[in-house]
Amino acid sequence: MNQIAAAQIKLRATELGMDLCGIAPVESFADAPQGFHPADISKDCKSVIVLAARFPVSTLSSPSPAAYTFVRNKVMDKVDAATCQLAVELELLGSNAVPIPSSDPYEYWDEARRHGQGILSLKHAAVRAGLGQMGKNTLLINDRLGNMLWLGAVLLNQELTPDEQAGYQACITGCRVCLQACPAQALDGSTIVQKQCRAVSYKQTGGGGGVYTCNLCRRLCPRHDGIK
Ligand code: B12
Ligand code: SF4
Ligand code: SF4
Repeated sequence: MNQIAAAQIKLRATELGMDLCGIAPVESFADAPQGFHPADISKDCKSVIVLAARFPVSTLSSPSPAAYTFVRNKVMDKVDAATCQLAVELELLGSNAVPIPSSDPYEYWDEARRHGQGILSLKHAAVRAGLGQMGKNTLLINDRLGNMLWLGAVLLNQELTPDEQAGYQACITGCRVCLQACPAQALDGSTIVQKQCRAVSYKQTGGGGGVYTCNLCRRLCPRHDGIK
């Protein structure tokens, strides 16, 4: 197998339209729950490459959920295309590279609690790859780009130079804006009751599509566009 440099991967991520790319060593997932560890997805995984692309922040100012939903769907496709393409290219260099779906599909689903779990939690992966820290809204906050990010990842069977985890604090000391604003009272500062969030944050429209009807914990966060 050819030796691939972290810098080469980061350059390629930029070419693929990504705004951030960080690398986490698989050892940093030692505290991941059983069944949701990178090695449960790719047994020889040595590095987790985490990519992120920004959402246009302007969509938050629109009273219509359609613009935000449109952007969410397009940025999701862009990140998924980038992780798949990166995996193809890493494979051509002789590696085993497994892209992680950035949203659907996932396998774990508890109908009673309406609680799903990605095959790998991308916000936990992003923290370990140095892309930021999680706020009380449970979202990843990056110092430059805030929480307006869509995340993706590729699991690689090769050691790469890892990034240091971010040293900054995600939340403003004493801030509870997201907890107080959540119309579903789904947030407690460290976890989310998915059933309550799901009940208000997504609806099918009569026309057949779907719209994301709530993003207040993201929109109202004073750090949604970065740590000023
Ligand atoms: C299911 C899901 C949801 C659920 C649950 C959200 C959540 N906070 O977990 C619902 C439907 C509520 C949801 C809503 C939204 N989502 Co969502 N969602 C996902 C998805 C597909 C899986 C997340 C997941 O697995 N959660 C369950 C786990 C983490 O929590 P848990 O079961 O309670 O597990 C506990 C333990 O098991 C442990 N754990 C689990 N894994 C690991 C791993 C390690 C290493 C460790 C230490 C611990 C650990 O930690 C948990 C807390 O104790 C991810 C994509 C992905 N694959 O990550 C996107 C994702 C989290 N969503 C995202 C977004 C943008 C949203 C919305 C803003 C959409 C909107 N309405 O506009 C809202 C925000 C609501 C909120 N405040 O979280 C983004 C977040 C980006 C960011 N900046 O952080 C993601 C990462 C999608 C992406 N690819 O970018 N989402
Ligand atoms: S998206 Fe809305 S309902 Fe869901 S946690 Fe955030 S504020 Fe609450
Ligand atoms: S609104 Fe305040 S408490 Fe919530 S994530 Fe943002 S800074 Fe943290």
